[in-house]
Amino acid sequence: PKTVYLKDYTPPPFIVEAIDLDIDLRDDHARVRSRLAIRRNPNMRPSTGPLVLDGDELALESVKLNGRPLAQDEYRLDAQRLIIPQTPDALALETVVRIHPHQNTQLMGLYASKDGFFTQCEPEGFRRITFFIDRPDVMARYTTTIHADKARYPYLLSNGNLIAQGDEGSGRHWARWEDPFPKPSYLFAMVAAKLDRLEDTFITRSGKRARLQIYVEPGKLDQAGFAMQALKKAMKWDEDVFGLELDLDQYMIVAVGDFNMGAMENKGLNIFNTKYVLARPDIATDLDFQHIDRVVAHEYFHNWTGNRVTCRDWFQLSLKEGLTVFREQEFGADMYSRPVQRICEVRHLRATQFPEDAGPMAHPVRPQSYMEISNFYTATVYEKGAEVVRMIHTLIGKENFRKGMDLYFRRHDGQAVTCDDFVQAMQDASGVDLTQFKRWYDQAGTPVLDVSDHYDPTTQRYTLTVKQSCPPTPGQPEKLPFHIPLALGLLDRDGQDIPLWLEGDDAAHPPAGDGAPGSTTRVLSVTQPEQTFTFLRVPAKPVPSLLRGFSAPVHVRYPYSDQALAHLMAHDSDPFNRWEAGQRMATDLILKGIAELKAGRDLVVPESFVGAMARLLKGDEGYGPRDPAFAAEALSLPDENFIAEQMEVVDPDAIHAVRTRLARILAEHLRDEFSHAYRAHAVPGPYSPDAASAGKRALRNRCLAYLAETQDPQALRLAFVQFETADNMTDAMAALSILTHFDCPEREQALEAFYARWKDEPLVVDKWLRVQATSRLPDTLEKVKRLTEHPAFSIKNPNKVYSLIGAFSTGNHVRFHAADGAGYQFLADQVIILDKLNPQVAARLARAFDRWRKFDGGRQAHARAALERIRDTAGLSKDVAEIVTKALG
Ligand code: B3K
Ligand code: ZN
Repeated sequence: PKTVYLKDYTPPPFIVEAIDLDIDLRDDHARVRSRLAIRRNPNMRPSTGPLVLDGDELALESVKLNGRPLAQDEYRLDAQRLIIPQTPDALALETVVRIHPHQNTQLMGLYASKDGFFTQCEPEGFRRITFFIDRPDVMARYTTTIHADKARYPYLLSNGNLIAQGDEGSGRHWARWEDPFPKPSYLFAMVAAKLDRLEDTFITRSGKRARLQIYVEPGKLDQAGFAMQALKKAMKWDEDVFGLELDLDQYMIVAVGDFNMGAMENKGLNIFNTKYVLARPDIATDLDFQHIDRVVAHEYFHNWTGNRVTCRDWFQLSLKEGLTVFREQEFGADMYSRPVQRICEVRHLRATQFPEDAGPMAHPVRPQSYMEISNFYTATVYEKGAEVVRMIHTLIGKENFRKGMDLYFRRHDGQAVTCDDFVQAMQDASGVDLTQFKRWYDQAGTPVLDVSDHYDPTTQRYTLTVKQSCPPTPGQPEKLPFHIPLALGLLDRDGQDIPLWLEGDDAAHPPAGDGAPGSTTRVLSVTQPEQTFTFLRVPAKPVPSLLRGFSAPVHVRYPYSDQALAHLMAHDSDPFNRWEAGQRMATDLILKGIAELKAGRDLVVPESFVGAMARLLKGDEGYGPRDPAFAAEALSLPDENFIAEQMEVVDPDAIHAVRTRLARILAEHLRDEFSHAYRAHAVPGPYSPDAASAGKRALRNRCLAYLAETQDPQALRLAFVQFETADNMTDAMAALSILTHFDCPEREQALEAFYARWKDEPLVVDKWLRVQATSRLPDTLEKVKRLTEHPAFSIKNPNKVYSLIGAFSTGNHVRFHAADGAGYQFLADQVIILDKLNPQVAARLARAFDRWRKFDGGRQAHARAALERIRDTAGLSKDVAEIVTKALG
């Protein structure tokens, strides 16, 4: 496949001012007529080049220029383009094409699903609907007319406002929509379907009444209410926090079960995976509810960060995604517990983005090249992109950040811009120089901070030396130093924060961002390869609390003693770092245990660790905030994936054995405490997904999981009873996720009962597949293979694929990385099958091979063979080709 480079960007030679689309939906095809008002880009004059339109799988029926049909020799057509060599400077171009939505298994462009027709255009799907200049810096006004059978497709929807509709005989009807805002083609959407509709209204702060509508599969209105509340919360929040109001009279969300990713922010007509809309206490877990809140908010926030101001080109994807994830995170922090949200975000970043940054697909937040842009909807662009925005927020401070946002919209509303434009607005609004900071957009890899310290009791000076480095990544052997905001505090012997006075503090010119002189958390600007910071008036040697709140996406190395970690765990005023200290302790313990195991010795668990866990459970003073949600997180051991990343050569069996052993030792030592906490955190009354109740359930279910680790039949019985008696999916699923790991009669009984009860709820069936795919039992792969034949599974449905195959390959470290290579072979088989149907999803699955070089020679040989087999498959998509060639490269 051909590589596209950022450095080759040139503005479009032609622009489309308006598009009038007419889409006629028939039983086995659709006919799409489009009229484009085109003119040469005035900024590109003089220009004489041909007019080139993108098109993919379109059967061209006719093409007219200014009303005159073009003869065969007046245009050229290839598999991806329609080229018209001779055109006036302004023209009307009309094309008629035929497409086949029922055969569209890629789910890009216009496709058929159970209840009707849906679209997905980002990033390059619009060209699968009609010929167009399909790039985000071409922004046009859209008018869309849809024709379809009235009984089968009663709702005909598109972006903007409904301006006319009617019947047209033979049981058919039509509707015409007009979007008042010019938009890039990737934000186009249409739906023709039989659905149920939930309606509500929202009065914006300037007094405008907006109609809100959520469309779901017939019969599922009772599952749409939570998403509607989420939408209203998000609308209010964006007004309060960023002063941003809805700019439309009508805002629609449509849920569809066949969808490649989570959701899509099409202007005024969001299309969502059912997973992020439908919820009811008996079928959705606390986490599902939380995800709905966040995804609904995310797509809504895109209306300003993405739609009103969009991306110049796809290399700038993080301009909208990083910023919108950041906004979504802040919304989450305001709606739920801020520290717990932060912990989950960092856990997720480390589980997905850090390995990406250390593997063959490593790329900067603004990539410099791609073969297939769909492969770059990554953790780096999204999550690291959000961290980069967060660092700007930290460096310039909250007020300046808001000013920067205001300036960004003042300057760029209605434009397609770059990440540089965003940073420039932040710099101009704050007066903080962000020149060096911008390297975060262009250099890949996770920087490492090596920190050492020295305390001099005679002068009461405490000196920190910080060295930064960044490992090489593909195409980037050397890195320049980053501008890293390092938030930190110093704890005294009693666990109290020490006021921080830095040598060189200038009281007259305090830093713009967080942390003024004398405060107990300061943000150090690390900009050099090596730098020292001296703190004054430090009465005794402190324990440093480094990278508070995870102020930068970096690794911090500092030689903490167990004692120091226990001190931070008990006293740090920064809850994130209290959690972090526990995770560090557990990771060290497991890594040491792995070395011991290899030497034939059992794991030794120090009393300090068990004691800290016990105090967390009891919610002892100092171990606060007495927040059960926090305790649940702090009691969770680091994932096997995370531990693997900390090893030179990964030994998945040893990781699994030692981590499981540690859980068992803890469970045996603290059996009474876990039992007690399990009983103490029962949540009375009817289910509610609110943060406090969810936190109690999380802690309680964590306790249940530990109790099961004792393998005491009574504990497994307890899990089974919880499964059977739960009145909500959170508790039922927690119990099932425990039972799945143990070869006991309760396991089979529960799985069977669960399927029998829920086989008609696709989203619950997804949970059933996932819980089996992630079982630690040795025959899991065999079971997963059998499940691919089960009527509950369909390789054509992305949710099913992610729940079974995706969950096995990314969520079952020990079984996927089996020494005999069977897991790798299975994944290769599935990627090859799926690539013929849905290359985007196939490529995503193939990413599970990313880290294959970190394993031993035997596993590497199996992984290489699997990757080569995929690579050598005839007719491979460029999506999968890019992933496997980079993995092998
Ligand atoms: N912008 C979409 C992602 C589209 C991905 C297409 N492969 C969802 C989101 O980030 O909000
Ligand atoms: Zn997004």
